[in-house]
Amino acid sequence: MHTFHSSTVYQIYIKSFCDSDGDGIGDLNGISSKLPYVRSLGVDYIWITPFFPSPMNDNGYDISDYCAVNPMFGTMEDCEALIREAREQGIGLMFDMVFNHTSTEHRWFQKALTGDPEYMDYYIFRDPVDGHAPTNWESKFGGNAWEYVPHLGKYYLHLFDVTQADLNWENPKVREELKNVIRFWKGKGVSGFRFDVVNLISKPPVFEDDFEGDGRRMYTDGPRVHEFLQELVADTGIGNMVTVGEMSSTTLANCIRYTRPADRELSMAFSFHHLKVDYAGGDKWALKAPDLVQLGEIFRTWQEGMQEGGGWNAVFWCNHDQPRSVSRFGDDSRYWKESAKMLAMLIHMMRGTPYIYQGDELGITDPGYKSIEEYRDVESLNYYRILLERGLSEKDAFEVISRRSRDNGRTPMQWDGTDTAGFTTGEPWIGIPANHTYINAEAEEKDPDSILNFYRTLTSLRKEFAVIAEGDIRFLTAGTGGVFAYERSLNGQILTVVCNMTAGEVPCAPGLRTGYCLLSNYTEAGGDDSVLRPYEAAAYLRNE
Ligand code: TEU
Repeated sequence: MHTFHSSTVYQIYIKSFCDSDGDGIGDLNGISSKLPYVRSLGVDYIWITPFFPSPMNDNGYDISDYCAVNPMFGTMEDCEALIREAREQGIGLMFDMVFNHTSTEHRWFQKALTGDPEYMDYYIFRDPVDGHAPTNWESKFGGNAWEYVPHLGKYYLHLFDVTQADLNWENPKVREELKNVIRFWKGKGVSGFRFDVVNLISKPPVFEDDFEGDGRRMYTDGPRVHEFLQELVADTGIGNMVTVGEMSSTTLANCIRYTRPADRELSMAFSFHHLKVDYAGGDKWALKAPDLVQLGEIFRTWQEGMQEGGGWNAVFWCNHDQPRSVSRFGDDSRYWKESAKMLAMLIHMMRGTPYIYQGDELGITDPGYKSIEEYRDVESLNYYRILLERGLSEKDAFEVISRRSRDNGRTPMQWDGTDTAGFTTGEPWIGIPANHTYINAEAEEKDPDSILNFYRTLTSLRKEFAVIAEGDIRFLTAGTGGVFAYERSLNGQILTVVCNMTAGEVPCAPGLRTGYCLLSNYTEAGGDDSVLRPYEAAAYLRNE
């Protein structure tokens, strides 16, 4: 069995985790200072978002040097010390490899701009078509996905920000350069890698307009993506490390291939379909309440489907690109504690490797900013402008941003109730939610019934019970009436997990509460077992 089946990964968004030098920005030494805290969660790996040299237009996902440390976050010595100290704490580090694109400040792109044909072939330059962009594809951050370079008379492709130029993976020199990046960090002693939008690296042989969508169907899970991944893994010898691919807009069939051990690609994959059930018409920037039946079907499909195919899911609610789960899918006021715990149990007892995004273990909520000036994210600021151009009022456009912005997940970690939440001694780069006075690690350490201590229980149960780490999964109720229920089974042991994702009392089907109650998010027993209380979650263990 793979160790990552019983492991939990903690994701750190370095810029917002802990600032050690008072510049208002989190850094490597800040992470080192908090390793005992991270260890206390019972996690086995830390995924750290990029801290490499970058102009920071996309907060580090626009990399100008893959094998160095951005002075904003520290030095190479700080990085080497962190790797060493984490290993001493029994924690492996996973670094974030952004291989679909580089910053336009990367020396490779700067050389391409001189017209050097060797480096132009590191990227995707194309001639204008009928005097305009080669295709009508849209950037995921808004606008066209091509940028014209007048002195070259060509366009270059950028699926993300205009300062993030897509790499040409068809070029073996590019693939070798990126393998050397992996070899460099593997040599430093990291334990694994996260691969950013890695299912976008294989572009089609012919670029055509997309008259049915924004172009993503043309380049997502592209024709050579599996070949490229197998080559990368084989040539760098990382098959025995922990690797995870971020798979944007992917399919179950591809994720089985990305993660089935026999294919020798990755350990596991992030898919995002469950995080689009509150997108009206599939549009992130059109609000609607989460469709819980759709959510249930997606969970059932991906849990049972990956099991059947021999794949392995990374299971998660939140990351640095998503709003906070308790505000989005739970209740960040009246049933804050119950709903945060319910959301945690729902995914931590599923089949897959759970990821805890920094602060979710505290129940950190969306910040409730009051003006657009408080936002920092390039995607959010672009779409605020686009929504206004689409004719939304400032109030309506702001409402959309406040619910969908990636900054909702990027507020500083809340260590204590002091003015700057223990995150920095300086001015934080982004505002700290007012509720940090009671939602913080220091306060929750003292509360045996805190969300923090509930997460600790979940990570330890995954290590203690093989039925959680390895058991088969079968969904019993997939969101109907707001109820999610599934069974895990292994060697005659059965764990039944039942969750009410609503603020109301709902019926609990007979038989779900069978066996020993292993964990509940309510401290006292309810009066009526045939009813699930608001946001109630419980797990029952029995032998067949
Ligand atoms: O994210 C890919 C991506 O598409 C997300 O930005 C998210 O799905 C999108 O915002 C939905 O609207 C990865 C990184 O996680 C993200 O932080 C980077 O901005 C992006 O790639 C480009 O590197």
